[in-house]
Amino acid sequence: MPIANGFLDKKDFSNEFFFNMEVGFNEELSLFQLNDHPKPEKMFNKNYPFFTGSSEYMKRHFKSYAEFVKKYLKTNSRIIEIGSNDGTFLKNFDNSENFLTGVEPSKNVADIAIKNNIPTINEFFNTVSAKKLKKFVGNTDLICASNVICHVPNLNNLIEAVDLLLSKDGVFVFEEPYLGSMFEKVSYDQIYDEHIFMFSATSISKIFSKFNFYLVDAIPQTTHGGSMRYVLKRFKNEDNESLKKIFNYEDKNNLNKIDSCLEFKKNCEISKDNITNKIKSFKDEGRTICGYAATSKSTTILNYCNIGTNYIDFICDTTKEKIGKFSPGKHIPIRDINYFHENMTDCVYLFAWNHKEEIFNKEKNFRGEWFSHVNL
Ligand code: DWN
Repeated sequence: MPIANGFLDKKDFSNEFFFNMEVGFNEELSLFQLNDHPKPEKMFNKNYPFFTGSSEYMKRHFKSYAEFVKKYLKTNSRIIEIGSNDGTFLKNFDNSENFLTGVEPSKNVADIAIKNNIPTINEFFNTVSAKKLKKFVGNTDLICASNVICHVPNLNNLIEAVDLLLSKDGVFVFEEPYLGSMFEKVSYDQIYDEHIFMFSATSISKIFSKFNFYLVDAIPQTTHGGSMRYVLKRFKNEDNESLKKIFNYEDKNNLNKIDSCLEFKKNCEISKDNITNKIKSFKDEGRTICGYAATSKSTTILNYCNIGTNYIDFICDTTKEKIGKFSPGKHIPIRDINYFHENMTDCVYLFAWNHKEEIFNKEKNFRGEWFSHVNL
C-alpha cells in the first residue's frame, strides 16, 4: 500500500513509498490493528491534505458534539483537542469563557486554525508536548478528539499524556470509526496507514482500565460510516444501561474474538470480487467511470482491488491540495468538481460513501449510476 493521503505529482511516481499493510488482532485487548505502519511524520506533516471543514455535514456534527461536551465544563475550564485539524470543533467554544488549546501535528492545517483565532500548538500529542503544555495550561477539565486516537501508534504514551493533563474529575471524550460498523458494512476501506487501530467499546474499556480510566459511556454516531463516541473518567459512574447494551452487542457478535475478524476477511474477499466484476461489466458495456472524492479510503480500495486508469478515468474532489495530482499507487488523475460537471461519466464510484446525503444533494443533475463497495 502507498500512503493513503500521499497524492503525488508525475515526477514523484518512480520514488513513491509503499509498505506491506497487514492487520492483526490482539486477543488480550480485543484490539483490531495494523501489524506495522509507516512513521507518523510520513503522513502528518506540512502537506496533510485533509481538512475537517471540507464537509458541511461534519461541521454540523462538530457543532452538536461541542454541545454534548459543554456539560463537562465549568467557568474558565480549559479544553484541549488532540489532533484539532483546522479548528472546526474548537471554534464552537467561546475562548473568553473557556480556554482552548488545539494540538495538531500537520502544520498546514494547524496554520488554518491559527488564522481563525483557534490557539493551536503544532506538535504531536504525547508526554513530551503534554509536559510543555502542563507548564502553561495547568490542569484541564476536558480533553477531546475525533478520528485521531486510532491514528496514534503509541497508545500507552498518549494515555499517559492525557493522565498528565486531565484534572481529577476531568473527562476525556473521543470519537473513532467503530469496528462493529466496519464489520457490518464490510467497509474495509477504513483500514489504511493512518488508521492503526479499529476500536470497539470492549477494546477501549480494556486498554484504558490499565491506566485507571473507566469507560462510562459509549454513544454510536453515524459519521464516517459508523463511529462511536467514548466518554472516559477516572472513576466509575453507576451502571450505564446503553453501555451495557453495546457490550452485549459486541459479545454477541464476537467483536472480542478473532473469529469475527476471520469472517470479515472472507467478506472482504467477496466484496473485492463483487466490485471488480461490477467495474469490468460497466467497461464491457462501454460505460465510462469516474471516482467521486479522493478519500484516504479510496487508496485502500483502488490498490487492494487493483483498479487503475484502465477503469477509472479520473477522480473529482473539492480539495485544492489534491487537484492536479494523482492518486497514491494507482496514479489516477484528480480533477476539480467543475471538471466532473463538464465531463460527467456514465457511472460514478462514490468513494466518500460516508458523505452520500451531502453529495447526492449537490449532484442532483447527475443522471448516471452511482455505485460503491458498500450499500448506497
Ligand atoms: O480519519 C480520517 C477521516 C476523518 O478523514 C482521516 N484519516 C482522513 C480523512 O479520511 P477520508 O479522506 O476518507 O475522509 P472523508 O471525509 O470521507 O473524505 C474527504 C474527501 O472527500 C476530501 O478530499 C474532500 C472530498 N469531498 C468532496 O470532494 N466533496 C467531500 C465532500 C463531503 C464533498 O462534497
